[in-house]
Amino acid sequence: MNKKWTLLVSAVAFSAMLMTACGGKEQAANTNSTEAPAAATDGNGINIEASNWKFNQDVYEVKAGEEFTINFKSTEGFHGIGIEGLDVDIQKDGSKTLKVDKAGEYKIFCNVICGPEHGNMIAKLVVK
Ligand SMILES: [Cu+2]
Repeated sequence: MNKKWTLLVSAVAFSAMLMTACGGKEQAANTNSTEAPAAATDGNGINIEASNWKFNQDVYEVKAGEEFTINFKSTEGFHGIGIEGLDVDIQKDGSKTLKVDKAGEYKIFCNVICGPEHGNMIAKLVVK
């Protein structure tokens, strides 16, 4: 019950942020840079950051058959990621640990209708 309320309140707060942060205007550079960067790859993690309207890399690589963690963060605006064919669905910020046995290329896309260039928010997960 409580969790549902928290989710609802978060959703409303995020919507408000979305309207202010993703309204098409250029936002000032992120001044909140005191935060420590998310743990860099310890070999089994990838950090994906989304801003208006791109990801921080075009290609992310992981190893087939090994567990890895996706750390996702919206650094500007409100974005999310889904990965075609994989069970990944993160919005705003979050992590997901998974294992992909099948090598190949998987399309990463933004799963939040985030603004005019939403459709350009595409990257690739390469599983080797
Ligand atoms: Cu989007």
